[in-house]
Amino acid sequence: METPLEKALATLVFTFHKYSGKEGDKFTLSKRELKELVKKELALEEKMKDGGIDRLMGTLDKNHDQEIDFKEYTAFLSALCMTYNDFFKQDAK
Ligand SMILES: [Ca+2]
Ligand SMILES: [Ca+2]
Repeated sequence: METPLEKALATLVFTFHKYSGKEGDKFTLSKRELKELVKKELALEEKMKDGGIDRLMGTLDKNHDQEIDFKEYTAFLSALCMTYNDFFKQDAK
């Protein structure tokens, strides 16, 4: 049986591929694919101002190939995890 953490990991991987396969390279996220993922899976887009996705893309795209590969995606997720953890610590105070 899958533990909650295993299930969460599978979701992280599945979610990447759900969007990365839509156009161009099947194993990387284009800006459009990233935008859709952020919008549908994270509901972050409303909080982002104009050009937010460009800035996010610029931050995540470490090798500057205009695509987000899986490694860059995991860096994004770990940054999100840190943010959640910070919220958690704030709540605990
Ligand atoms: Ca793609
Ligand atoms: Ca890249």
